[in-house]
Amino acid sequence: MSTVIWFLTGNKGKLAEAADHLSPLGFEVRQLNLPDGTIVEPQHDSLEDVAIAKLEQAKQYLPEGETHVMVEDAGLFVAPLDGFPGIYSSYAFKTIGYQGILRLLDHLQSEDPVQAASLRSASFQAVAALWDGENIILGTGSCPGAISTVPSGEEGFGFDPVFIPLDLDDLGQPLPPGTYGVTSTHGATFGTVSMEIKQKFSHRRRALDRLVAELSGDNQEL
Ligand code: ITT
Repeated sequence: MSTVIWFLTGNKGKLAEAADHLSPLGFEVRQLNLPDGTIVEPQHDSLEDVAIAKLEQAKQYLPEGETHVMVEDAGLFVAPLDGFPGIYSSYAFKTIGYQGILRLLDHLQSEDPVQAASLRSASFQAVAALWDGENIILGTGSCPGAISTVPSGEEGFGFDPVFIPLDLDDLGQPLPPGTYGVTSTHGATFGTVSMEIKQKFSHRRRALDRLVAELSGDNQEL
């Protein structure tokens, strides 16, 4: 029998990715969708602290008889913008959008793709936090890459149309910019690839894998 995890999120893209990854691992992910304003968006300066503060509130809204509730907080950290939008990614997405991020990086261009990738380096970070009825369990994950010069694709959500992940080696680890790896989007953004491909690189998938490893007491490096 699978374990039901109530995922507090209003973001259908995040929900779909978490369900896609966790269901073969024996978890049934259900959306805990609360009316706007129910959860106070905490002001903290790390994704981890925000996730824990949201989880503490979410616990109160678990349906009767249920035990597992999860939040997952993610952000896009753009190196030449000193990590902006980072913990403000949700607000930045709703206000300036990915077009705003492209405008902020407009002066950083190069014909050479390797140099462009270094100039426009960025990473997605995610923290998944789960209450299992007794303890808080955390999993973190990152996905290094770069911001494209133009948006492309309609897959995924959020900043996916402007994010190009670094290639991965045969162990799934990211390689330096310009290095070709066995797992590659060939310089294309997450907006152009299927969910199945995005999961190979994804910060969210890594965070969820670590969370599941913690849950099952298996702390091997993922
Ligand atoms: P909830 O807090 O309701 O879960 P949210 O959309 O606010 O949903 P986050 O705070 O985790 O989610 O995400 C911050 C922003 O970063 C938001 O605009 C997301 O769309 C975007 N984002 C998060 N993960 C992403 C991903 O895998 N690909 C593209 N954009 C992503």
